Amino acid sequence: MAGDHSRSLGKGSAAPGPVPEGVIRLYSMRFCPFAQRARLVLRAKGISHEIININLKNKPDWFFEKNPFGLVPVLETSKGQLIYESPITCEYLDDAFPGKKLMPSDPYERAFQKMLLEHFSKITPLVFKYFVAVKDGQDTTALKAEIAEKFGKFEEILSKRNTVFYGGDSISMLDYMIWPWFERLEPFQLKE
Ligand SMILES: N[C@@H](CCC(=O)N[C@@H](CS)C(=O)NCC(=O)O)C(=O)O
Repeated sequence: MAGDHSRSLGKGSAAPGPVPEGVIRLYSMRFCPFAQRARLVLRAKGISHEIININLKNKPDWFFEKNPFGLVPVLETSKGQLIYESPITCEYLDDAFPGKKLMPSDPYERAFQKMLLEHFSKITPLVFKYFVAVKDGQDTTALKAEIAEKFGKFEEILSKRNTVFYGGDSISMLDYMIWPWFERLEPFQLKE
């Protein structure tokens, strides 16, 4: 990915210096779908940014000062402000930067996007579990059924609105929140 750092910082690495003026920094990991949400929003809005990848298997101690949870994504501003949890990082980027607004302005539409994201957030841990189960050669029948059931509920809500994209008739925040998982479904044959 353009703008991505080729190496990742692990334990024992020096903490990066302050963020230069006019740029926002993203602590990321190349294969993390949550960090991908923030990367998609940065690109969609054309925000000047730099990316620092973190070695999540061997995290630097200083990373916990960026996010007490020790998770990516984290944003850092040139004022030293730190923002973590992917939906919060994305909403922050949408609010703090000019350009196309990815969240709708209508209060109900905003609430709707957040409610659907809550539904989707029940699915993502199951997808992770599924990846692990497949890797370990475990039986995935029950897990697959649970995922299908949750996707069913999700689709039921969407079908009542019948919009072109998840959040409405043009691409909006919800689409960027969900895409990283859809992009990964096919190789794991979750689509049936
Ligand atoms: N709820 C968090 C989840 C982020 C998350 O789980 N990131 C993973 C990588 S995909 C991570 O940092 N894992 C490190 C760990 O579990 O120690 C968000 O939405 O930002």
